[in-house]
Amino acid sequence: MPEYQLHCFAQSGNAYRAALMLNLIGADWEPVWVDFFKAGVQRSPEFRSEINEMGELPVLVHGKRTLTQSGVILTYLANRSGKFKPQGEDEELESLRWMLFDNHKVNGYLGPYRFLKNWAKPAPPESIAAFLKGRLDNNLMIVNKRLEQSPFLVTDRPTIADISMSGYLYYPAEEFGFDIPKEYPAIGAWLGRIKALPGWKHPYDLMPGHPFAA
Ligand SMILES: N[C@@H](CCC(=O)N[C@@H](CS)C(=O)NCC(=O)O)C(=O)O
Repeated sequence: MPEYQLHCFAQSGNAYRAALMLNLIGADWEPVWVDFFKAGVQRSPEFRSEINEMGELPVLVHGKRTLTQSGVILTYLANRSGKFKPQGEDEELESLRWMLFDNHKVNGYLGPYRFLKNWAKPAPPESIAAFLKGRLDNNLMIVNKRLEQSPFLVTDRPTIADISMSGYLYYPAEEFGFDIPKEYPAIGAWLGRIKALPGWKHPYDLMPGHPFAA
């Protein structure tokens, strides 16, 4: 059995952060597909009592240890592998700062925005999407500005903050209805730099469940 198991599904940018990290560090890992859309496995009492009380993916299993929250998983893998690890207190704090901003304000809005647009039944009122888009415009602009000043979020080399921030950003533009790499050129160039790292794969090639059969 591979060293790591990652509970995930192809459409999840939150899970992609962990899957991408595992691949970039050359870990011996396997995905465990979770039927998120149809069965809503993550909402079952069994999942919550045995796998993750928070009812969320990704979940990383490493021997007897089970980890959830992509930021925790990224930190764990960086500590174990020594790769993409912020160096010293200043970088650690800066990396944490961007990961919190990402989880809360960037991918934290992109995920629900894309979900509502593509899969929510019944479709939500337009005002909800408009609210999320307004927040996204502001927050993506902040990330773009940061990346105009620095090749990666924290320093001149990639860290787990970059892997975290890339969560939903490689999914096709039509799933969002706007083209992030084109509208935010510094984000587009940075996505190209991450894509050039050995072991990079697109989320739909890295995790099971694509294409999604409605
Ligand atoms: N901050 C969490 C977010 C995890 C998250 O929201 N995952 C989604 C899947 S993409 C989920 O499991 N949602 C379950 C639900 O809302 O019922 C992380 O980064 O791991």
